[in-house]
Amino acid sequence: MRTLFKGGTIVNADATGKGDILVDGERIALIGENLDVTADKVVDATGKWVIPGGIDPHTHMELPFGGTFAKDTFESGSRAAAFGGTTTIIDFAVQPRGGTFRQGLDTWHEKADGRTCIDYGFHTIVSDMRDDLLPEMDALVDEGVTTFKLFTAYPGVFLSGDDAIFKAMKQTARNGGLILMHAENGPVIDVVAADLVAQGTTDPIGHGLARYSIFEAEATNRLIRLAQAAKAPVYFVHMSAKEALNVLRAAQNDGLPAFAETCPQYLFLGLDDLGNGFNGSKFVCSPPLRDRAAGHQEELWKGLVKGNLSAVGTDHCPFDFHGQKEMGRGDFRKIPNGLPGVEERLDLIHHGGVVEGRMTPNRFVEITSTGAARLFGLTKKGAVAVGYDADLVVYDPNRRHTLSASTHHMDVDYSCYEGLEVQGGSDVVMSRGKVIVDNGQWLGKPGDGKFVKRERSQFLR
Ligand code: DUC
Ligand code: ZN
Ligand code: ZN
Repeated sequence: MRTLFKGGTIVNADATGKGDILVDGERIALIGENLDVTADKVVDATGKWVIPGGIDPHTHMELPFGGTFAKDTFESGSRAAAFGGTTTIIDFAVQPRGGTFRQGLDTWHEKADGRTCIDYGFHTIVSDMRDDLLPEMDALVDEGVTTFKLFTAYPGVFLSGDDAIFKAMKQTARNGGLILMHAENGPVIDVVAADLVAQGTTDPIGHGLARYSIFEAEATNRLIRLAQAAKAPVYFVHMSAKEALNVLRAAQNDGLPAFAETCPQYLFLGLDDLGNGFNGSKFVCSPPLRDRAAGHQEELWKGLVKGNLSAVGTDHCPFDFHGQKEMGRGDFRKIPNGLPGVEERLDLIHHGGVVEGRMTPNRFVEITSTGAARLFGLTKKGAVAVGYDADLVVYDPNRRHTLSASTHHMDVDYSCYEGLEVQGGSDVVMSRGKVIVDNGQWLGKPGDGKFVKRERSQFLR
């Protein structure tokens, strides 16, 4: 099967140019001006951009959490991702406590294989970092699961001690893997949360009030120093606080290999969304949404523009308002943590980044695709280039549309951005040579997506 994309403006992280793209099978075969070639299918991209398919390095499909499961399956969540222009996700396979990393990986393969509509990789969530598992980390890195997420939050569930984190970092310094950190001081947050509940604050706003931004900064600083001592790189997931970003900037200025992502919710939503009684439970995630007046959002945008933040992930972890978020009525500590967002990432970042004049189209492509590809060893993705996977999006930078639960494809009963009008939309989405979204029409199927064995990070070679 040969497909010709004609007349588009090709936008890569490093260059923009007009040209046609010939896709042969699963790969990009030829790029040039006015290509005179035969094809089975022609996609007219006149007046549109052709960009590399989005890469979301942070999703949680079917995550067991807070006594329930994240609602999107690999099938529904990956389909929604595709409608939003994302053609690769990296999801988190959870090590069962007391078990091995491989057990977590096997469980995630059972959930995802044959069901996912776009390509996918896995990070490992380390629930229980034991010495006997250190050699298993080496094996996983060799098998394409090169990244391990540890937590300084969620005591009794995911929290690791500094000693265990340090050992894991030392192991990746040796084996070329990368430690991802959820940086918040969980035990101290629990103290503040208990005080708030004792004083009668049980509504969702308590979730935001308990998790101070300086607790994120404290953990970020501690982890940067641990990584420095271990001579290992470190990547912070879902950075939300300007104080944490300042710690990161200082480390980067010192030449340390410290990286981070942020998420759309920290750029668009705020602590005020957690108010409004129990309705605020729709916005409960960790780290929490931050006080808009304190200026976190503009600092995070600056971090994205200047390169301190390398990627935008969603932390997509959807729970229905009815039946799931409601588990925390009367005690915000029992609200399942997580927001839906895998579908809206590109359009939100395009709108806030490019349309509002903060960044170039190239930087938009870099933080939604190329950056994650390079950091996470997706060596055939993240660029419109000959020999690369034909993961392509015909993106209309002028189309305006309104985000709403009544039109989104995520399997969750609300939208965090209900009624927000954004500019920019994915018209045609191709995943490894197959058009799976054609102007709103779904042409994909479960199992179209393949597990991607990732290489070691290209930034760390
Ligand atoms: N944060 C969330 O909001 N949900 C899942 C896990 C996490 O760290
Ligand atoms: Zn996390
Ligand atoms: Zn997460």
